[in-house]
Amino acid sequence: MNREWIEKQWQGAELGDKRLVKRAIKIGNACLETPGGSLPEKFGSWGNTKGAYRFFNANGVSHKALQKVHNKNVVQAASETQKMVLFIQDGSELIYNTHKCSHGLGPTADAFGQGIMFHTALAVEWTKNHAPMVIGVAKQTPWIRPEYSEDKKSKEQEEKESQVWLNTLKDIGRPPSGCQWVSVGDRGNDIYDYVVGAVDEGWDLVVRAKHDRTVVVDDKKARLKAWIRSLEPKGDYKLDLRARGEKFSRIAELKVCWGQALLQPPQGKAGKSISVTYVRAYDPEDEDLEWILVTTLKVDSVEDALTVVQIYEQRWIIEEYHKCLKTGCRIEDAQLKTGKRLLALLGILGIVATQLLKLRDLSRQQPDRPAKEVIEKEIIDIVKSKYNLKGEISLRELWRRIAMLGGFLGRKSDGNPGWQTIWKGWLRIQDILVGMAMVKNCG
Ligand SMILES: [Mn+2]
Repeated sequence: MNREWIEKQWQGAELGDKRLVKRAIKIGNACLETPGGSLPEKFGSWGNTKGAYRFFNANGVSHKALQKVHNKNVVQAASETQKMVLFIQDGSELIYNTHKCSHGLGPTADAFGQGIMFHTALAVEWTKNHAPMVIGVAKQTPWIRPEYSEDKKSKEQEEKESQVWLNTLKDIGRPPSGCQWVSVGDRGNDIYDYVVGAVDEGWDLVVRAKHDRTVVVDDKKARLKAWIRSLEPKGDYKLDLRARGEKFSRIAELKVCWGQALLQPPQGKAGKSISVTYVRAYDPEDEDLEWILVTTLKVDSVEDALTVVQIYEQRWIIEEYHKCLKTGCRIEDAQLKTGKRLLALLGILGIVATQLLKLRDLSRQQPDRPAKEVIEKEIIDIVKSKYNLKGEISLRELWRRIAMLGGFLGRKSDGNPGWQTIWKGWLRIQDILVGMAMVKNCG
């Protein structure tokens, strides 16, 4: 199942040479099988590792060329589903400070760092009150920052980088009619030009507000924060902070309110005003817990407002994605030395990481459903005989056991297994299946 998927992500990729496509598929498979291994561990032999190094160095091999087919597959899948699709955007960086003789890298957020900046739009299928399901990377843009000189302000660079949010949507294209596509972004996404541009491109959006802008409410100018904080709460909402991996292990009881306003161009800038809705979710007892969200989605009821809040809540998936790339695939440990090779590696691992997340998502869908309705009998049989289970088992039970094969302890206090243990357990099952098939063929 995994091999087939990998093949589809690079079949027909324009890398300039058919042998490079074969190599890309081989490398994709190796990365999927040993995501946490070093490059020589991933590729198994020195010959294969050298082959991979040559691959990353080849002329036609670039991040863009490596992700093009995948991006197309993802956008295609997003236009075919009946469900809402969230395009969760965020930026991050890969840091290669310890690479002594590397070249072709640039400054990172930490002025002394060097590395690669990148911005990703992750497409996620979502239905309210259900577990989300990652589709894949709709668009990923990496770039190397130029070295700053004293006289050249970094502000200019910042301005340029802020355009990546809108350019990402333009690259993905207009949402097809009948599709519910929503772009989701954090405070870094609170950009007037972005909101205007996204609406022009036919997108809906949910963005966390950062700036205390001037807005127009009922024909009167107002400060966003003073105005939205003056509104009466209209509903309640429970947020499980523990599930989001935050240090406060508690359930927060949030209040919700909302109001319509006209978003204005920033002071001194020409432009139109845009009608948007602001939704505020907050904990009256904890002033650190406040989300002010701006959205183009229709909000007429508490239900609608909670939908917006829940959409924003899905943003943690992209943090998980970054974690998957960095700690899961260990992309920052790669000894590839040059920016070109590291960018190409991101081209592959950026796609592989979505599969690790997808398996985890899968394990959280319909937990009470009998496993046999979804998963192959052979897999269920392996798990049942390993743990001496009798009778029918649910999907929840099956995935917990698979994660236990990967080192998950499965105590009550351990909560849901993370993607690392699920992935390890899943690979062990695949090994057993391959072993069984070999025995069968020998007999
Ligand atoms: Mn961010």
